[in-house]
Amino acid sequence: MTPAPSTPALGRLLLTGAAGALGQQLRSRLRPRCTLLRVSDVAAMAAAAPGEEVVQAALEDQPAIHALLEGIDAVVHLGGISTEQAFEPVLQANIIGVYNLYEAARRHGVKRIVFASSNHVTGFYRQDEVIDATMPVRPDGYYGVSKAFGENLSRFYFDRYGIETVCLRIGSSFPEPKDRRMLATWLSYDDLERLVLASLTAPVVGHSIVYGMSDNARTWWDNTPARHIGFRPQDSSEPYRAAREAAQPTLDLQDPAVLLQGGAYVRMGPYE
Ligand code: NAI
Ligand code: 15L
Repeated sequence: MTPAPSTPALGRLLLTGAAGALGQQLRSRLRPRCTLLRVSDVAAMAAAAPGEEVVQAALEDQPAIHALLEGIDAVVHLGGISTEQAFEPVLQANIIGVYNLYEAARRHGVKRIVFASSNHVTGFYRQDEVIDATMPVRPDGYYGVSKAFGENLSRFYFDRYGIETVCLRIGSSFPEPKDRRMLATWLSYDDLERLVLASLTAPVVGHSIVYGMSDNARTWWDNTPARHIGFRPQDSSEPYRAAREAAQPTLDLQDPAVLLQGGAYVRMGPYE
């Protein structure tokens, strides 16, 4: 997207989940903007480029996460379980893990965190409703519940300790929308970068929640409450509409996955 500025503006940034799909995208895009980019994941990552540090760590490993935050100004927290699963792995990575991250941030004086939440925090709303981030959560599984926990935990750390957080309720961030549902939920990688940069650089964010979507023609989310972030998406799913609708010409209106915003997540589980 926009060329990197000549002077790094982001300071010493930690990017978790750096081995993942979005982490790999953001790593190369954020690096030129940072004084230092520390990248971390439980999985192996590419070797450190100039200006980078690479630290392999599990989010549930409290001493490792406390060490990881040392000397850091701001965090982009993408690490963790990224789909619906049984409770135990979600508990370790997304609930204990996000607690470890915020406690370490508090101890090390980190000023701001961008937290990758998910649209699955509100997956049980219907697709014929337009909601905003002030409405009650309706998680569609353990994964959505864990992201709602992260949103609440970050609100507590702001109210109690003044650590600012922008929670990104990311829709579907992929190279292109894969199906009809993603025509509403798609977030292009360039718009993801715009969203993360806006979240890191807006002068005051307090505790904010914003839906992460491109400028899609039909959507279920109203981002008016987060306009102060200054996120202006520039892509749209519309060029993909004809192909995605042709691939799925009929919709089963008895299927909860068709009616509800969370799609197939709303009918996953139970796990035993
Ligand atoms: P991903 O699954 O590709 O990446 C997540 C990374 O977290 C992986 O590299 C994984 O190794 C790491 N991880 C998992 N458990 C860990 C643990 N216990 N300790 C340390 N690292 C651990 O997911 P993706 O698509 O890159 O998503 C990034 C973040 O954005 C996730 O938090 C996900 O929930 C969120 N998100 C992504 C969406 C998307 O459309 N890609 C939509 C909504 C939310
Ligand atoms: C998510 O939260 C997941 O991380 C991603 O893999 C997709 O399933 C996305 O939601 C979605 O709702 O399309």
